[in-house]
Amino acid sequence: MSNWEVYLAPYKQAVEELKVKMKGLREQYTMSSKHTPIEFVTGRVKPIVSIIEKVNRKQITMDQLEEEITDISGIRLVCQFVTDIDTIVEMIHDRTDFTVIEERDYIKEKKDSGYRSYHMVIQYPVHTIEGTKYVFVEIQIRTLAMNFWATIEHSLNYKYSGEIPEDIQRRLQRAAEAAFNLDEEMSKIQDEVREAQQIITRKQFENRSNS
Ligand code: 0O2
Ligand code: 0O2
Repeated sequence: MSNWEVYLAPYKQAVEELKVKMKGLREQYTMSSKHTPIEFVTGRVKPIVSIIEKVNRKQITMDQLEEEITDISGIRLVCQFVTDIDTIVEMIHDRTDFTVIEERDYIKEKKDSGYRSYHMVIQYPVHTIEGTKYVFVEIQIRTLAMNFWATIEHSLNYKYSGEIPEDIQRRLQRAAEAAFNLDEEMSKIQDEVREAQQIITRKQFENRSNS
């Protein structure tokens, strides 16, 4: 690849545009004093070294990169409750500014590592000076508890270059179950929590309007 910066530009633009759009949704929920299914939004373009590592691992050529690697652009939507994930998935399906290509439900079927998350791959149009370029974007949707676990496990995987010692792996499995149980418990009191949060948001909004 002679010029990564040029190659990755549309991927970067897709991430930036989607972050604005998703944060906009969050803002709309907040202004209407409704419970927002989106707690926060992050996004990134995969680092070049990770792209090359994935190309080698999948044994594909650079020409196949665009079609075969669907997470060069990535957006993460983190929510409070598991039911928020369904709301977000439905919202994403209803949108007309991009097309859903693929879905993987690692919540119903967790990965062997203990990883839980809902993945969607979309085809997103980026308007360039040469016309419309369609890029794949991976959207990961998960709860705060799932995100906590995945972040910790990701760091340990990095530290041990993917070969996490067995005792730590066992602890991670237990931690994944604890995160799952936390989500279950929170689901049981979600109406209470939502009501309390709505009262707080309304109060903050009133205070802002009066000042
Ligand atoms: P706000 O109002 O604080 O939510 P950029 O600076 O645009 O290139 P980005 O994606 O905005 O990059 O920043 P980043 O570092 O990826 O983080 C995205 C947003 O997620 C930031 O908010 C962080 O504050 C927020 N965030 C990260 N971790 C957590 C968390 O554990 N809980 C909560 N509630 N938010 C978190 P913003 O976008 O600056 O705005
Ligand atoms: P990063 O650093 O997050 O960008 P694969 O071929 O196995 O790499 P595939 O089929 O392209 O993966 O997609 P998959 O498995 O649906 O999703 C890959 C991404 O999901 C990973 O990106 C992680 O972000 C996340 N993920 C998947 N499994 C795990 C896991 O066991 N633990 C954690 N912490 N995250 C996971 P990358 O490529 O690892 O990179």
